[in-house]
Amino acid sequence: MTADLFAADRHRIALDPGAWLFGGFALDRAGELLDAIAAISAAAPFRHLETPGGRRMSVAMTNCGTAGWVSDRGGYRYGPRDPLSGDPWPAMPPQFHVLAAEAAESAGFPGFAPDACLINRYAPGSRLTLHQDRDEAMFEAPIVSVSLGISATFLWGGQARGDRLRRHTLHHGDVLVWGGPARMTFHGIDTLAADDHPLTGAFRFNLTFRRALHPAAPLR
Ligand code: MD3
Ligand code: FE
Repeated sequence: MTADLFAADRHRIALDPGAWLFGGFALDRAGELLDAIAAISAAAPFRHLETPGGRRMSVAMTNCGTAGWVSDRGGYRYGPRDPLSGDPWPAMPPQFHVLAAEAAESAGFPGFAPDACLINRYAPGSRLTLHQDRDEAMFEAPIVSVSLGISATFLWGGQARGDRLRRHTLHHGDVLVWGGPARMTFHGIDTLAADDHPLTGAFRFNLTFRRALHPAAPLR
């Protein structure tokens, strides 16, 4: 497998230039992260967003941070408030900041200060089709993702949609960092198979930390 050609060790695998997998990086903090997700989703519930084309996303989502990612008939964007309640998104917990900055620094991106955390919840049958994350205002910043709960097959290609796809199983506690030349990589999650995890039951959760807003152009 291509990824193994670049393996530095069991816990740190270079998937591509600028793209790192840190196996088990968040394992010791997983319980606290899941408690924080429960608190966030009590205030801003998981919901199935509608795509601009009118399809219901199979992944349920919520956000914390200054900005949250939303999709509806009007398009994809970051906004300061939960459209369901009209309230600001829940604050990003300090341990989220710490984890994201530590992982980014380990991948060679010091000073990462995410202002948005999209929280995805996958049930068996959920999938995320191949896409780029391009709604952020600062592509200089990396994206950090944390996998929790049941395992999933992560798909990633190249900088063009038609590039060859590779796959890797993401486990509970795994952290990925995508920055620099890997920032615009096409990626997705294959249809989730049914499984059971002691901490999350039938679900998989994924946190993605982003720098959504440019400091000079705050949200209104
Ligand atoms: C590569 N989430 O929320 S995480 C997403 O597991 C998203 O829920 C997936 O794709 C999930 O947008 C994949 C891995 C990931 C996240 C962001 C990336 C890989 C990325 C951004 C650029 C390149
Ligand atoms: Fe993505």
